[in-house]
Amino acid sequence: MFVTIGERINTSRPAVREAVEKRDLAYIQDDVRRQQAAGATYVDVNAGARIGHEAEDMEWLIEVIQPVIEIPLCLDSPDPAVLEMAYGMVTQPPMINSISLEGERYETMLPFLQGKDVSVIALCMDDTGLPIGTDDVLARAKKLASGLEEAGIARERIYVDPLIQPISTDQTKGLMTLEAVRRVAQDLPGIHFTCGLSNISYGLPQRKIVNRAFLTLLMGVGLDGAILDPLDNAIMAVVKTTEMLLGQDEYCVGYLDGVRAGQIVA
Ligand code: THG
Repeated sequence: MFVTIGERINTSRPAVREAVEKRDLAYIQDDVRRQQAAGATYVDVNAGARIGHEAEDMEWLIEVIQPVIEIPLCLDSPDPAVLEMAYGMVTQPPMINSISLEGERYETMLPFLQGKDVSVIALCMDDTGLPIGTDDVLARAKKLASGLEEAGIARERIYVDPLIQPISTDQTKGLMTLEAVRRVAQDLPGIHFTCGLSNISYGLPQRKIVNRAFLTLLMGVGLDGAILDPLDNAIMAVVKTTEMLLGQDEYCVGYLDGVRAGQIVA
């Protein structure tokens, strides 16, 4: 089943930033209830945008979100200390977003994750920066997977993020990621994926069209998850429809249910 990580609770979004500043719990709780109702598998929580306030904002967000939804959280921070604090607050196994091959982050995160009951996003980033080609993504995914598996994280709980880069800056970035996902899926059977889908359309107009088309292509080569806005009906319809077309929806039940619920409309 496709894993949808709802991206909306992110203080880089002006409305969320304002709600967090005002400690407006009703706004946040209403938003996450809607993400859950729309079919999100996890709710991503990212409190990184108010510099100097990340730990306290994260703590407050988890406190107000957790009691009103049944789905687990995806704890989103580059700071291992924030992730550790957040992990200490959750009442069901979270997704940890994320570990990467960046020196200090890797060295701190790996022992922290050791033997824990968590799913983990493995970001294909290292100290040299973003991957520049398909071989880079593959090599980094393999290194991360072997390190995590040695630390006791089962392959089925690892979500490789190939780091989608804007097509507007380099027309080869779409193909690079498609080829990388295909090869990671082939070389690491059983592994999962996630991605910041909207990165592909950065700098272009009508971004949602670009995001939807790319998601279909990515699912065709094995991508089975994404960080996206579950309240965007059209992208959720693309997920369900593409699952059906790829033979992952027996008797088209998921698709038909989506239509009946009014979630899939042309
Ligand atoms: N990989 C991983 N984690 C991630 C990212 C990733 N976490 C953060 C980010 N990237 C994914 N989350 C968001 C959250 C909000 C928005 C985009 C990505 C967002 N985007 C609007 C847009 O794209 O136009 C801007 C504001 C809006 O419309 O609300 O909001 O890559 N592992």
